[in-house]
Amino acid sequence: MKNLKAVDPQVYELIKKEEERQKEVLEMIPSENYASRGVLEALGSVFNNKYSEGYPLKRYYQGNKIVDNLELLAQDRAKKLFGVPHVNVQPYSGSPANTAVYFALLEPLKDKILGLSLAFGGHLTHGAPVSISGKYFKVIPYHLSDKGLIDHDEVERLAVEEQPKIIVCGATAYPRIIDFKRFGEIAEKVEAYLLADISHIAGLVVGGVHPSPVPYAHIIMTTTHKTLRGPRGAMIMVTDKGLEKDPELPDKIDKAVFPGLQGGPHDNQTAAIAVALEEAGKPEFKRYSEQVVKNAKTLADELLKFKFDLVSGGTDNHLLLIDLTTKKANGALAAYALEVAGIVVNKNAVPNDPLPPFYPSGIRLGTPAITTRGMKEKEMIKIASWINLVIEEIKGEELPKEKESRSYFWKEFRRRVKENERLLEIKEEVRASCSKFPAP
Ligand code: DSN
Repeated sequence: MKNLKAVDPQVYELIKKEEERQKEVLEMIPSENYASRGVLEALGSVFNNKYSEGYPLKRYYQGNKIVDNLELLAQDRAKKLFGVPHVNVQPYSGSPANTAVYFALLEPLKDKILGLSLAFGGHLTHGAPVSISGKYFKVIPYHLSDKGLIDHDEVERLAVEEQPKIIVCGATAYPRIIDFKRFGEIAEKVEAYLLADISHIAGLVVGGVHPSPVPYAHIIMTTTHKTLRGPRGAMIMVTDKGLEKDPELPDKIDKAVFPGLQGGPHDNQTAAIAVALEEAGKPEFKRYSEQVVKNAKTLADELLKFKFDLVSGGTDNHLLLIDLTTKKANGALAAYALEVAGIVVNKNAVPNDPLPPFYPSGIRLGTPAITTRGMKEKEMIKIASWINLVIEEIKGEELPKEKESRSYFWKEFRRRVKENERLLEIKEEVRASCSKFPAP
């Protein structure tokens, strides 16, 4: 980065600091990962400089012969990897991708989406009232059962009663296998489109450690930067089943992405997606995704030994959702204290959470990034014990009920936590452990 250093030492410095931070901590936000240097090089390439509105061989700008080859290559790799006949690799990210699917198929303010409630682990774009999906379309939310599992009977009942045009399956905070077959049957029964949002689990699907939605869903959307380990971006795929239901689906989706929602594609992002797809097709990626799940299961087992309350009782995938209520801890306070100790997770609502989303009862954590660094079961055992020690340190700390007292409490809490010697010791232990597992 010698050019950057010369032209903008401030940004250079910030990048160096972030690089250090990412090396020294346990990155356990389950939607994050370390992209390879190859992916990052493609992302930082001269493809950034090009405009290519349109699609391969149908562009609105000249000079796109090479970009055409690149986009066709990315499409081809995705088609082969997932086993689908049509892929759009242009969505800037997951939210615009889901939005494009809705605008391709639904009439605003009239048609209905049936999606997992945000408060129960769904995504904002699965119909949350604060998102464009909830503002422009009628939304019917479904929920989890008391066991923390998707309530398929409720999904079926709501589908029959409400006749949604799209059923969305997929989640951002769901630790169990998604039963695509059951969702497919429900969608078939009410003649709805089934959209599988596999953003979180795409890498696990590719690695064969989570069932694929391809035989059951009509449309599949995935981001490319989570378990798939690519650049920030997204893809929308149409399956054979989708083509059978609606032969115009590819055209509808493509038109909704461009010119419906987006302008020029980010060709540097397309290049990096192509690289990530190539990497994901290798045998070592299969081993990686297997290890992601093994690590998450080990972490869950170890945390259960410390009597942590895991939503659904454990995990089948890459993530865990911990309800800290029984530990007399708050998710926001716990996430802050864990970060001080070098363990980066995110605060998260748990099903039926009585607390507001900014100070929820739980934390969400996962293994994709630390597995990329080569950590295995042995390290998970240690991580579980560190997490337990951190939570023990902040047990009983309660956020004031009155909003006015919160900012003073936070300031004091942060000061105390930053000076907590036990947490600072753990931070050093984490740093020492991380140094043995180089980040890419
Ligand atoms: N924000 C992402 C996540 O963390 O799961 C979803 O978009």
